[in-house]
Amino acid sequence: MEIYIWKELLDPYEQAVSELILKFRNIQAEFRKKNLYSPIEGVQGRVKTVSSILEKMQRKNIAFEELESEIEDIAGIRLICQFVEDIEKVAQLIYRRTDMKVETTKDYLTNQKKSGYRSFHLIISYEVQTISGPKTLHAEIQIRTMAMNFWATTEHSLQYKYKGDIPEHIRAQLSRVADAIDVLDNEMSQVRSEVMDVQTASRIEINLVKDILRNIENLYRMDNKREVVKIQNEFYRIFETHNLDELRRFGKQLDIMAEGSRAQSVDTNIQS
Ligand code: 0O2
Repeated sequence: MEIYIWKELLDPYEQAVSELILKFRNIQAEFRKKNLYSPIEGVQGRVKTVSSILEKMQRKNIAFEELESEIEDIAGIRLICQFVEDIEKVAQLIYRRTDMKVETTKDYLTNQKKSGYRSFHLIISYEVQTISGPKTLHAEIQIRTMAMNFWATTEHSLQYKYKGDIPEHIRAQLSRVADAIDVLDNEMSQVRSEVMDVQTASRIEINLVKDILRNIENLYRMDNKREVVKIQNEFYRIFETHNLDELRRFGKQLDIMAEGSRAQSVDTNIQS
């Protein structure tokens, strides 16, 4: 048997994880730029450690030649949602993409594991471009709420501590916590639309303030500086009131002023 070069095997998976993290963070950013609520709250990723791969190979009797086809979670992405309802929305976003193909789904939401584990898994095939050409590999995407993630992370640590053999009384405790988490997620769903509204309003304010300050800076470069300082002070006054409608009106007026100032500057440039 030849020596197994783990780095060569794992490098494309490292690349896939980096690319996928970036792509999911971009989805999150796109929602936020458009002042929309993002169903993705957090993105994490990891490449399975060699010891974890070896352990799985031994446990499932997988030969080295079958490693890449049989172990589908060498590349792993975890998408954290605020609410249970978001999980389906995130899954739909993935189904619609053309750069990742969903091969299998594992629904541990409807079919909660005996341990109490809840999550929604998608096994995708994903193509990375390497200097030796394209390579299609598997990646596992786990989609779960923050509360489910809290449970899974804690239980995973205990699995590690007890080497997979958690004492019965701790198992029973974990099972009770899993039930409580289910109740918590359902309770949270009741306030989902309210939370979404608040978060959307806050995002609108963040983007509005960014635009207003950009306009003020541009005006300051081009216009009567004393006037622009007055405008800035007016902005601070409105900002303190946290009145979104007033902030919107102010933003619109400033847009018109900035537009006028730009047109004037173009005119001046043409004439000179
Ligand atoms: P790690 O450290 O995340 O890589 P299996 O035979 O269960 O090991 P299988 O059949 O490939 O794995 O798929 P399954 O059961 O869907 O598990 C895939 C991953 O889901 C696991 O990877 C865990 O990350 C997570 N998972 C599944 N069941 C549980 C559970 O009961 N508790 C926790 N905390 N996580 C779970 P790995 O390889 O086990 O671990």
